[in-house]
Amino acid sequence: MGVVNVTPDSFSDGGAWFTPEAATEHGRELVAQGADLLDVGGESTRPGAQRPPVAEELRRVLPVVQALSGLAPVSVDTMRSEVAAAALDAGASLVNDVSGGLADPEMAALVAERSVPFVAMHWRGHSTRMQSLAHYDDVVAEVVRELSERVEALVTAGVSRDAVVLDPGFGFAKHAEHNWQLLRRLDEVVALGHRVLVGTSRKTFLGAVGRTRETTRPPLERDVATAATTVHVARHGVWCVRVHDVVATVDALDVAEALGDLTPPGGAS
Ligand code: PMM
Repeated sequence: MGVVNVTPDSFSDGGAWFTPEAATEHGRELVAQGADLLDVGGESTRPGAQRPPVAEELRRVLPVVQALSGLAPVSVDTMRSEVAAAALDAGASLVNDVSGGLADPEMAALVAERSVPFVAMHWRGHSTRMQSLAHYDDVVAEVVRELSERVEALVTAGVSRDAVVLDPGFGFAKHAEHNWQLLRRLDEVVALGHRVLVGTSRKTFLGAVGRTRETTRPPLERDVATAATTVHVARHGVWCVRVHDVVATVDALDVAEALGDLTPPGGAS
């Protein structure tokens, strides 16, 4: 899944593709590089980010979804049912909600009604306060429990169990060590029996990788570390990785595949 952020303020590429034309061109490029799916989002979720008004989020994502959905399957990265509905009408085929349906009580009913796949990410609160919620005794056990509760709530609201894709939510109410624990024990998330999506791409915890460095690497220098995590998660049966650098991802996965290291796509479902 290639990331198309139509935002002025995303942590890794904010502003780079903010016009519909630039975002659409970027999406085209990601498909040419091998992306199977494009994730179009109009709200930055970096720690501390303020939410855009609904009308502004719609204005950002709709033309891009429309332009790209003829080219590849498109998911809309939104926590708002109104935006999800309009994006589905414009050609999107999947909803990616970093709040797993918690931010908008109407989201589950919409996904149920439209019968589309739904990425439910582990989430504890909006970006303005999420890092203050990063308290765990056992992060993996708690993420697994909270994701399971989400699945049950979604199913109760009418969403098909098979439609739910789970995401442990790297960097969302997580400190670096929580992210590493989740990577080490990813099998416990995969064991829930759902398709799993992972989004480690360029996240802050990967900025500390590199033993000779004393300072954190900036986001654009985290793609090699991201590719290393991609190989790891693919070997553990993950269905999809959400990445900024598709070229590095495809190369890394090709190597893993040539080595016979990967479970078949969708192996967890
Ligand atoms: N991360 C970001 C945005 N959307 N969606 C899912 N499912 N999983 C993630 O980890 C995730 C996401 C934040 O990253 P960005 O600012 O690069 O888009």
